[in-house]
Amino acid sequence: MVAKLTEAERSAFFEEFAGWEPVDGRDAAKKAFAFADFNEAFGFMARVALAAEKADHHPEWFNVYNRVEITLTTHDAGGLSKRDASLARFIEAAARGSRG
Ligand code: HBI
Repeated sequence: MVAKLTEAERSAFFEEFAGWEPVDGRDAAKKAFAFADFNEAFGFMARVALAAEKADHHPEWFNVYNRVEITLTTHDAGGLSKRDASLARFIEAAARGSRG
């Protein structure tokens, strides 16, 4: 069983990952991404999906055309865990790649 982040680790999460915000009423983090078009957004989602499946840790997300809204939390832990930090790190790198 994976552990929830401590308060100090949770603060470090939101310091490390620019643009990620706490979700009201949940121990979770969210960020909205915007890409040039659907092709860029879906390419980004495909890269994240493959990494998520490999890690057996999956995002909650919503896509409309060029926008992708992502929420990260660890259901098995009941809140943010190190798995969310790893996935956020991958997502940030993938988003940078997709924007060129
Ligand atoms: N994804 N975000 C997230 N949180 C989980 O706890 C989780 C997951 N993907 C798969 C997974 N857990 C498995 O370990 C099983 O609980 C299905």
